[in-house]
Amino acid sequence: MKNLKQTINEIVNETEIFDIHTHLFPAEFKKYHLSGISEVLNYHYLIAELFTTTNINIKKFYRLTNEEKSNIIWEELFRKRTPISEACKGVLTILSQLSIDYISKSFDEINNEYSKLNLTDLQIFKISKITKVVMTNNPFDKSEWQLFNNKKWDTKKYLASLRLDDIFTNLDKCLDICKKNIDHFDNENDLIIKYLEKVYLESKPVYAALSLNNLQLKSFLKNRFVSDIFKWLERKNIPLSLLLGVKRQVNKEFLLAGDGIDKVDLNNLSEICNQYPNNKILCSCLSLNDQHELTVLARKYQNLKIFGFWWFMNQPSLIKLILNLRIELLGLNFIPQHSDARVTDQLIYKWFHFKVLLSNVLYDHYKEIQLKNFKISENQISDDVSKLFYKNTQNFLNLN
Ligand code: FIX
Ligand code: ZN
Repeated sequence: MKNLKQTINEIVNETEIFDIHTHLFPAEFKKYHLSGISEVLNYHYLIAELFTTTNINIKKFYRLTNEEKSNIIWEELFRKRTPISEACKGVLTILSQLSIDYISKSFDEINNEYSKLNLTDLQIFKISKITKVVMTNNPFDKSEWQLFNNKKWDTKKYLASLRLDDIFTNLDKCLDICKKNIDHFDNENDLIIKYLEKVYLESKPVYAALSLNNLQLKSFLKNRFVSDIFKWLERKNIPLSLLLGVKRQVNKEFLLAGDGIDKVDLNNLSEICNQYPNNKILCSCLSLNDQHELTVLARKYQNLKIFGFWWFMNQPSLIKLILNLRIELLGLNFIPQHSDARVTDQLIYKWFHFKVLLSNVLYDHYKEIQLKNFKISENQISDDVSKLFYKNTQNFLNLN
């Protein structure tokens, strides 16, 4: 092998990626598909930063058009101040990767240049080496579910997942929707499962997902639908993905930018794995406090797989720390990252930033085993990176 560092960098940059959790929609579904620099600047991570950095009037800001909002974000965070936060650096990465010279330019100038590129999502997938992304699909959102009316998009690239949060936060609405779609049922449990079966057939999801705060996690196993949902998931052979530790609407005025972190008791996750050993559980925790315990739990259960650095965890300093910890405790038996992208263009920065961190962390580990006389080959590195970026996900989702 020529040079270990260079070899790892090349392999990490060339390996195909299976992005296990995004909020993306195919370009053919125009109403929900987001792309372009204006959408990139309107990301709720940047909106939260704008609100807390300036004294801007929040209600007035939300009444503006998207372009007006992105103009303000560009002026305030990128021109009047140094764009040094992770979310700001993400925008700079996208612009520099696309060779757009943004120095001393206004939002309009950048927007013009960016639009001229006419980037398609397939081009973006190619730049980032992404083969598949999993969408977040809410079967209790009638308008969003129209995606599945005609599948004129590439269903091999955009895979579905069933987001079930509404059953736990807005049951009455869910039951109403189920009743409108299902004619014959014995009781409410039967109704929910029949509806899940219907939306399963329409969307062919690769997993079902739930985000929970601590209280919801604590009462999860006592919920009257949970046992039937687990039985159904087992029959379908798809995992349940648990996104743990979000406290929704800590600041309601901020809307989508107003969610925060909750402290969760992971004993409840352990109990879920014990009670449902035949169900596969994917899990990502939002708080740094939970990462050590979560990683240890992933050594205790064959049915539990950690994935990604979710949202507030997706900071380089934390990723370095926890990625090392995961490798130390789990070897390569985890899914290291997901993008959580809402705008297709964000795939560029989310994965670019992660690849740099992963390459450095892997280098340190390979160097260490080399010093113990282990002969690491290029093929073995390719195999390892392919597990991390693709195969661990593919296997856990039973997509072989
Ligand atoms: O619940 C989720 O899937 C979260 O990722 C989102 O709700 C959140 O708004 C987000 O975009 C985080 O990156
Ligand atoms: Zn998400």
